Amino acid sequence: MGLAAGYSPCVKLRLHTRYQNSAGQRVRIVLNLKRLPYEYVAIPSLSSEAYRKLNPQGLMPALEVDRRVVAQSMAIIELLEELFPEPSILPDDPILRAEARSFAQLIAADLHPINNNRIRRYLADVLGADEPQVRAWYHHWVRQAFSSLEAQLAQQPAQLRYCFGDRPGLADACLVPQMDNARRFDCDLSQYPRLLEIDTECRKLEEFAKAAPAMQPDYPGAWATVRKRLDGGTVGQGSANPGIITGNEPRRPP
Ligand SMILES: N[C@@H](CCC(=O)N[C@@H](CS)C(=O)NCC(=O)O)C(=O)O
Repeated sequence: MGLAAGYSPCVKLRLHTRYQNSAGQRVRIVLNLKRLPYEYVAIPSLSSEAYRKLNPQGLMPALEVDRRVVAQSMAIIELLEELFPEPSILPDDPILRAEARSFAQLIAADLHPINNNRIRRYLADVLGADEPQVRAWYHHWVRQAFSSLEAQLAQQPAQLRYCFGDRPGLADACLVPQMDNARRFDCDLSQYPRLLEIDTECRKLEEFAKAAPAMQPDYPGAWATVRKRLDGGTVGQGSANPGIITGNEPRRPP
């Protein structure tokens, strides 16, 4: 698959995101899996007027592709797959591909939208829910979603290293940030052994490790220490800033 007419073959990618932006983390993982260099543009404030001009919905992430802006993580990921089909983030088999998309959509379309920050803020600030109630809301929807995801994986005929294959892909890129979020909210994950196994496998990979919140340039903690522990690979080499990946030359889409 080639690049759509009118685009330069050396596409410049700028990702507008924030360290804790889990939808953005999905995109960062996919960019890393595809070995695509990109510029990390940290959004300092959600109410930033400048960002709203770029993405009127005001949610993160947004990807600038040769100065045009695409919002919505799943649309961005689809675009990356179309522009840079190799290595693919989808399984070869069409049914498995659909299953991987279905797994990813359960997270991106059903779970994440009802548990994210603006929903929790609305529950607390407008509807008057207290902290335990907001937490109960969060845990309830994680339980519902994660038990379905666990069951979906249990239906696979063979146990694979990652969600839908022996190489990580779309489903894994959606799962890992959601596991991070669930841990941040103290969800009990012990009932999801497959999700935990896959999460552990993914975290061993540099592509996932470098997309993690603590590795981003706007992370308020001492990311340099974390980076030191994980560094030594190829993604991001040459950059003092783990969010700005400069190690790979811009790739020409085939
Ligand atoms: N469906 C959107 C969701 C984007 C989204 O909700 N992003 C969150 C951060 S993960 C955000 O910008 N939240 C702002 C807020 O909650 O106020 C996508 O997949 O890109």
